[in-house]
Amino acid sequence: MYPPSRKDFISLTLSDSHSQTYNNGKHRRQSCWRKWKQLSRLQRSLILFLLALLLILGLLSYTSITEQWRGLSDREDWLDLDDRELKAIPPGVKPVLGLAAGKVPAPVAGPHLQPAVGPDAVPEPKGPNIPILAKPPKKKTFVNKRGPPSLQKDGNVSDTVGGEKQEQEVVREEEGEEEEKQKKIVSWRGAMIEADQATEPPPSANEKEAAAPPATGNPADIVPLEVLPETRGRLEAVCDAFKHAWKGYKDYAWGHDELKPISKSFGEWFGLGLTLIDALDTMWIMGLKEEFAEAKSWVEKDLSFNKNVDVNLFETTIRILGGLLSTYHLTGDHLFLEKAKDLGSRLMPAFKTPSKIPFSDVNIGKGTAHPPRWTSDSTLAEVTSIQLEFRELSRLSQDPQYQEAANEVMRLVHNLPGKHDGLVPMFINTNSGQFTHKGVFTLGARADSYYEYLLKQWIQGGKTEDDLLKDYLQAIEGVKKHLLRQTGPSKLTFVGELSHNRFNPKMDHLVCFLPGTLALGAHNGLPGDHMDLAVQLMETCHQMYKQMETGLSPEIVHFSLQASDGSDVIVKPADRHNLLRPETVESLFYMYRFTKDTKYRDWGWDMLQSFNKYTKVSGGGYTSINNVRDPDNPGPRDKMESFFLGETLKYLYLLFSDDMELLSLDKYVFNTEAHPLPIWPSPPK
Ligand code: DMJ
Repeated sequence: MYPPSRKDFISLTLSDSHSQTYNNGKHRRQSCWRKWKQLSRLQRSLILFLLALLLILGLLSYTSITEQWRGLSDREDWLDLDDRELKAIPPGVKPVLGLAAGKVPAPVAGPHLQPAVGPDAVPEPKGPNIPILAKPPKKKTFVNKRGPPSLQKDGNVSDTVGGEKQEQEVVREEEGEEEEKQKKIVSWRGAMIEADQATEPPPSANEKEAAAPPATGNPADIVPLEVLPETRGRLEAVCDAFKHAWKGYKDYAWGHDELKPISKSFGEWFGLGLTLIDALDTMWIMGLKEEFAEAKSWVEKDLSFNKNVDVNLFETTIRILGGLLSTYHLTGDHLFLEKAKDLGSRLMPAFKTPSKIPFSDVNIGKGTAHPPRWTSDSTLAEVTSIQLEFRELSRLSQDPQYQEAANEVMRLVHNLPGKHDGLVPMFINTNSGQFTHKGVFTLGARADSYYEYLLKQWIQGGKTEDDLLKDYLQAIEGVKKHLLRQTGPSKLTFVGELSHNRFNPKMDHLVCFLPGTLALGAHNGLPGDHMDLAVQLMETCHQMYKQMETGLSPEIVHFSLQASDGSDVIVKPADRHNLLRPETVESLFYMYRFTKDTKYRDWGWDMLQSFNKYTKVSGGGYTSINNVRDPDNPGPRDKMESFFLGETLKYLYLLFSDDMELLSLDKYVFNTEAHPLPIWPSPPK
């Protein structure tokens, strides 16, 4: 096993009590004191004088900035808008009553069917299944942008003093410009803005705070009304983590697919700047203006899809196409849409198969596609988890080919024999279009996002596509019937696997997407017991972290079924790694949004502490680790997956944000890589 190089982990002292200081902290404090005592009286006085001066200057600038915010908060358009949005928020979950097995409930109508109003989003659907947008106006575009909560309190954002100063200067410089623009840019509270300003960076935290309506003190309120110090601290901690990850990527892997933080180099998968594109919308959401601008400039100047390279259809779709589409929606910048269109058209050869089930790999330069070398099968989750993106691309480009190809896959799978009470095998053949390797059923690798996308496509399409809902409901019944068990010791509910009628109490960390998806379904009117199950599974996923010595979940766990077993969780040596995966924090985000139970935030906070303690690498970046059971030797793997920036940190940020309208789950549906796409408006009746 590769021992961790101690010096590769940074010494960061977090102010929270959960955080652990590193051994050298005490020494550093002692040596500072020693140095101070060695100074002459004159030197000490000079330093104290300078510190006092800085304090006074800080107070003065604080007062002036506060005045500025107060001015903003008085603006009627911000407050009016908040009022409007608050009124539009739907009431709570409406369970579907009297749902007979296999019977599709009528879609629950309600104000939450209102569409997300993304750029160009004045859609004119041509039919329930293929809504195509009206052609967007060339020059003026209206955008619905939202912004981050407070992140820039008086220079307490950056890691370095230099960084703080820079940020304060940016705030000051922008004050003038902002005054000019304020009349138009109210979009961070959800209003329309002009297209030319669509890529304006997010507003400062201060503007956001000023716009927030007064607090009611009711924790169940949908829009919390002020940023509490604890929230602010947690949001800052996530932003700091992102900046640290980004620094590593920028310094050692810029424009490449993945950072190798230990060797301070990079890894290439498709050669398409995977991490950079996956992280675009996260930066936008976090309000990281400079980072976003640099990345955008790379996309503009250096990103080319005209490359003789084989890419995986699924990974490229969820990470790159999804990332470009969501960034287009958040920013309104057509650069991202044009790139998405270019990529989408280059992925289409994958669908030229005898069965119309796409190949796994496409050469985006040559326009050829092929299955993996060893088989003509495709993975089921892969071919059924590209639909949100392809459908959205058709809607935006008014070119139905993407949606038709993706929908055809769903139609084929819907009608295919070989399912087991809605559960699907893991492979499908590109020649015959039939399931292969039948008899093995899992909610983990190779099948997971099939279930996720059934529900999410149904939501995306305005809850009109009944076959999707029917398949989803049936699958959840199948999960309950065949895969659900409780552990012996603590009665934790978990989802195991079925292999030729034999139950295996094995659960991938990947399955932890399920509590979030179940909760999303319940929020959209599906049966209330889905939410009960979500609560139970969320607890189990939390325990998969909590019961490990590092506080980080392994990739796979086996659960104990016997009450006499000492522990609920067994981890085999080969499964002890952690890849910085997002599924548990993803579900925590959904659970918090729908229940407002703060324990979900606390669990997420603990996870962030553990990521910082065991996976953070000095000099920049976070690394996957080999062994979550060995805090003394977690074994860095020297790889930062793009989804750590695209998903894990984004979901943590959204989990800690008090702004429930920041990417409202009644307006956006997140693809399986955490890229938000708008829910389509209902077709006119
Ligand atoms: C991501 O690429 C996606 O979330 C996918 O659905 C599953 N695997 C990774 C994250 O674990």
